[in-house]
Amino acid sequence: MASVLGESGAPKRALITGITGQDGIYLSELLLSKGYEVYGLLRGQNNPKAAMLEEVLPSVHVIAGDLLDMSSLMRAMTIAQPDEVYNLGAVSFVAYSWQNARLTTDVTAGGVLSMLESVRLYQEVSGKRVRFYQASSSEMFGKVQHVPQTESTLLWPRSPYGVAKVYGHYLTINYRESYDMHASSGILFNHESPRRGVEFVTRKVSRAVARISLGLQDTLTLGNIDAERDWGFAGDYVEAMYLMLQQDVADDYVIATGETHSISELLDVAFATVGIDDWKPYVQTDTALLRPAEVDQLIGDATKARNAFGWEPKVSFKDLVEMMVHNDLALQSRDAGHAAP
Ligand code: NAP
Ligand code: G4F
Repeated sequence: MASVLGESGAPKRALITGITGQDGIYLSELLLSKGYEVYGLLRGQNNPKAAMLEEVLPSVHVIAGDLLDMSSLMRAMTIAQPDEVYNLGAVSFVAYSWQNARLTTDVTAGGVLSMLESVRLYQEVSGKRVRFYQASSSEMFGKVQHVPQTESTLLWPRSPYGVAKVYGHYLTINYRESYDMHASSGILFNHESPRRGVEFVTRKVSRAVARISLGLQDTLTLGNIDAERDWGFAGDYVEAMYLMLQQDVADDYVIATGETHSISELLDVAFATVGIDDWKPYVQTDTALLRPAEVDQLIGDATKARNAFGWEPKVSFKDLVEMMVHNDLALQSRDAGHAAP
């Protein structure tokens, strides 16, 4: 069992970038429940998510900073004095990464360099050893070269986002090998939750299904509904991030369920949750939502993580989709001013 005490004998301290995102919130809750002191990087002079953070995670220490500004990251390291750093901050929406390729590269790739350098310099000055987690992605596999994908599958990214993640992934390995840093990469497959941003397909579907069932919306417009993803629950996946940093030796791990489902199957389960068996009358497709290059199918093999630290997903695909639809039914009913069905 990992100790919650750091080198000094005081409670461990964690610094999280991307604290306002889906994973940042779940990870903060997990670490706080274990007795950590959690510090979170918040960007912008008037970030609209600051109020949500204060409400959901009042005990998190917020530090102003941006992955585009290395001086702010060095400042954050000095304030947080962390035992563990989780680099979750990124431009993370794949479709957006073609429209904003430079920004995606600067934040999602360049931000990893700035964060790793900040950790390295902080270690040199403080003499403290810091463990680093990099949020790598199954998008790196892109045009998949092997099924299922493992830690040794050749990377073939298909978007500016995927390419940026490959840079961050290899740089993390490089810092581990060059500077003997305890730097690990989690190659996480898609993970979802009621906290997922509405731009991602699972939440777009769960929200629309709730609204259609409540009579608040008529149709749902999607892009490629044949694409297949290995979808798990975000709450399970942040456990894996934590466990990776508790290992004596840093390494890279695939985190996945080992099952893949199409968007059509997602629609089957989501609409069935509200008693609609045939979703075709409600769903249309628009070629404007197709991507310049698609990742057709992802399916991961998490055997290495299971063998190393016993990680396994707990929430099934069906339970995950039902959880998201029920949550959106409650939110939409509340906003529309009537009781949830
Ligand atoms: P998310 O909900 O989109 O959150 C992204 C976070 O990054 C937000 O807190 C955002 O802050 C922050 N951010 C964006 N630009 C920043 C900048 N310039 N400086 C500092 N922070 C910045 O993403 P997520 O789903 O939680 O994913 C967490 C990480 O895992 C990301 O790196 C993502 O690429 C990676 N990942 C996710 C999945 C998945 O399926 N969810 C799978 C594999 C890898 P604001 O709120 O201020 O915008
Ligand atoms: O939900 P998505 O936008 O997620 P995507 O592209 O797989 O990326 C997510 O998972 C990655 C891990 O593999 C993360 F690294 C990344 O940060 C992000 O969290 O799209 C899933 C699939 C795609 O094939 C897309 O073309 O759904 C298809 N899709 C079909 N119609 C749609 C839509 N996606 C979105 N967002 N919106 C649609 O209307």
